[in-house]
Amino acid sequence: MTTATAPAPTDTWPRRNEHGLSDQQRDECLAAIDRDSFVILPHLLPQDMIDRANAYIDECCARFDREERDHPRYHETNIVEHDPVFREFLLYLPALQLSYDVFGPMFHLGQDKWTRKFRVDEGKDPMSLTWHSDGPLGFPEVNGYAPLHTLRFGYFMSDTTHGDSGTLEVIRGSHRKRTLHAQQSIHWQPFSGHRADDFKTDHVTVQGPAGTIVAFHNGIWHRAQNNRSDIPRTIVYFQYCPCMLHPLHRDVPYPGDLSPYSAEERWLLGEPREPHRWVIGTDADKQRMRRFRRKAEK
Ligand SMILES: O=C(O)CCC(=O)C(=O)O
Repeated sequence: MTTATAPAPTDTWPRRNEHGLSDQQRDECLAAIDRDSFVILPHLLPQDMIDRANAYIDECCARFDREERDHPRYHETNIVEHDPVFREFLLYLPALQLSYDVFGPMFHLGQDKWTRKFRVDEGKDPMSLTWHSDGPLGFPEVNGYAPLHTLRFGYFMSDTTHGDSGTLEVIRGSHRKRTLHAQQSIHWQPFSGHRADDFKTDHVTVQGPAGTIVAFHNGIWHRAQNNRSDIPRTIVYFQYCPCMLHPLHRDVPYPGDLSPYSAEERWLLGEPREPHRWVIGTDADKQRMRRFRRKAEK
């Protein structure tokens, strides 16, 4: 087993959330995802975003504590609306640049959630995640492996450089291996179980300080085990996917009032529109994410 560690922070952030990737960094990230199924981004998240997200999560956990004592793991989905800091995650520039690179202009938010795991000494955390991939459920493999249909960003809100933190573990390059939980041919068949050696090679424990950002392909085999350390392990996930795919937890079209949100946010949150505009899109639709295209295209 190896570990992948985050680079030392090299960047200053002139404007919150506006420090993007260069075209060369975008190429390097895409090449790493294509080769390894994941990449650790060259930037760390700004400290003030980490602090504000953790302050919100602290407050939630304190409230949940009163309701469900001794629960080792807490989480919330659909968090963009819960605190202004999560709107900054939604529009985090490097994530949207890479999503544009992968999907073009017609993508939206597929998942937004945070999870915090506390120490578990005995027994098993019932929500501990065993090896799985994020699909594609019900899609055939293409040329023997899973096509990329979601790009997921994991923002480390706590340090995971120590052992037993319950951090993310992955199988490097597994999007090019037999797809987990997806059909193997045009004839759908139920998943028939793992091979004994599926998880023995290319096993990487993703470690890093708070602020580390990992991006990964839906086809990656991954898991997160119990936290056996005293440092609560907290992660925020934002995932993006083509507009024609339904988000994991959210209602789309958006059922509420989108007027407080910008044009970009409304698009990512699933602004109501005619059915064909979820799949094909008009010229005006394709402008919504244009800010995230490469310099060379501008
Ligand atoms: O906690 C983690 O980092 C892993 C989460 C995960 O595997 C999932 O949400 O599918």
